[in-house]
Amino acid sequence: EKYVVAVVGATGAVGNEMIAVLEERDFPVESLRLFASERSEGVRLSFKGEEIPVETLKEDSFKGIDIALFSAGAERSKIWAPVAAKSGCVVIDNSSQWRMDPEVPLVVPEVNPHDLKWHKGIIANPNCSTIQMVVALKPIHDVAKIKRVVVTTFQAVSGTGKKAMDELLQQTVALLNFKDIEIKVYPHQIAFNVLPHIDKFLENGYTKEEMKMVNETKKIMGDPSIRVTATTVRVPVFRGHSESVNIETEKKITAQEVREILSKAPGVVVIDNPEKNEYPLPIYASGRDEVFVGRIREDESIENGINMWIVSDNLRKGAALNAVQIAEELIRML
Ligand code: A2P
Ligand code: 11C
Repeated sequence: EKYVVAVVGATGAVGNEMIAVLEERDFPVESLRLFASERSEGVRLSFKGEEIPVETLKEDSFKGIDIALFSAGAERSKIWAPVAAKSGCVVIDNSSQWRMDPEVPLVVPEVNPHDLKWHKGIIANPNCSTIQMVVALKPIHDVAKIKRVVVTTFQAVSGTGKKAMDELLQQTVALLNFKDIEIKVYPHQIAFNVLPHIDKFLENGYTKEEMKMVNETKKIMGDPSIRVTATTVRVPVFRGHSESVNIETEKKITAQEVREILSKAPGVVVIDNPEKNEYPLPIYASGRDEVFVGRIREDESIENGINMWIVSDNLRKGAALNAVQIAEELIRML
């Protein structure tokens, strides 16, 4: 069986990747419809050798569409996801709009595929930094029960979108040529800098990105008792989020046991040979599908603690690939 699939936000950083992932994985696409803003009118994007025109969204756009992958921002998802769901289409939404809605499953196929069963037309794709973390944490949680997580992230500019990738490139080129830079996307220069600030600040002093990691982790793992605290940081990297993760477990688990568990875990690759300077790096994770884990070691400051370094391509497993994997899981369940 084949499906009519739509990508909303097709011209964006994640939308582009969604089209590529659908093609690469040979998703059973009957026909592909592409949507973006009026700015993209006249644009054509290629899929399996075919040039597909980009359309603007209308009330009846979703008629006849089976699955819509949304990545056009939370505002657009707020308005259009219910419209799409109402016309009988299943929405897989990459924005933060619906993630914490109790009526909407928040799914990482390696972790909680069972939650797809209770969807009511909208399924949420988690935040990129949360996805790669839970893929590595779930197999450890199953064995040793994680009590607490302390995470610091090093996030690529592609998480913000295309404009931010352009800004990093332009600032870097300008600075290397002793020219003035333009600061538009972030509150400060991002080239040759590190910003402890992702998304907006909330009343508790944390950023929205940090609280996404706290709340989404509990929902995906199906365990509200896991305590999580996060510091999210933007770094001048184009693609691939890195994370320093410290966990405290109920049961003692050794670094070697963690290596063995993660070596067998779906979607995870362990790269942990410090003697050969081998550990996960965003430049090598870029364009890859897996979550890479290394620097696995026991936290000697507590009884049952593990430190590790988790890297993955934020546009792939962190966004487009996870969304397509959800679609694959859905059609398997039909
Ligand atoms: P457009 O390219 O026409 O602006 P990114 O996250 O990389 O910035 O991409 C955002 C995506 O969301 C783009 O594809 C963008 O299209 C799309 N988008 C923005 N506003 C709208 C809208 N009002 N309707 C549909 N798509 C939109
Ligand atoms: C970033 N994690 O790297 C963000 C991007 O909630 O979907 C994704 C924001 C979201 O900036």
